[in-house]
Amino acid sequence: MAAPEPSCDRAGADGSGWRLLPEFLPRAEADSLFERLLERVAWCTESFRIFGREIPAPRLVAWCGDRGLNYRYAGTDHPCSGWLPELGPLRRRLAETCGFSSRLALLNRYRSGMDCMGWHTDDEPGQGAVVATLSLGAMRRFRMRPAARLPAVAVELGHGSLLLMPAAFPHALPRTRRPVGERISVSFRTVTGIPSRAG
Ligand SMILES: O=C(O)CCC(=O)C(=O)O
Repeated sequence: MAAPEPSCDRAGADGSGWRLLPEFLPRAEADSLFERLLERVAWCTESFRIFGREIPAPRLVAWCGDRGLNYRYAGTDHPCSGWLPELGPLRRRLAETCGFSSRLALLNRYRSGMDCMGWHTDDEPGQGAVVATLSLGAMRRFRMRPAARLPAVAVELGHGSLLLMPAAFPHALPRTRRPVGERISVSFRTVTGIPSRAG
């Protein structure tokens, strides 16, 4: 029997605008996508300049999206030359089940518990109101702050889960000393209004 389609009404689990769909991708599909992304993506390390020093980010990254789109964040250009074929079906599924039409996906690969992402928001200029993040591989704890004066919310992001979250929420994926395997996140962005590079 086919699994029921997830409902993507974007109503927040606590009324603040976020929603977690723990089994968005069936297990077998999530396994195969994880393996293919590990093998086929040209992962790279980005560096950030802090107090005049180049500091490598503690994770590997990749991105893809509509040809000609240039997504700039953290002071770095991310020109797109098309979509990874592995993400095509997922992108269509997001559009069909959630009405979420993405123009770009940012991929993060966390090789161990020492790889992480610091606190930030995703509301760069041109970014749509919501980001949709698929998690693959090891479960990791994600933290977000839906309201400035309330404590951060911790959510365990498991293999095949989808998190829909307002782009303006501060969020982080902290380091952990627990032994954990690799994890990949694929963060789909609508990025309306960003000019194309190549016209
Ligand atoms: O890996 C994650 O779940 C977090 C990714 C993230 O914060 C981002 O892409 O902005």
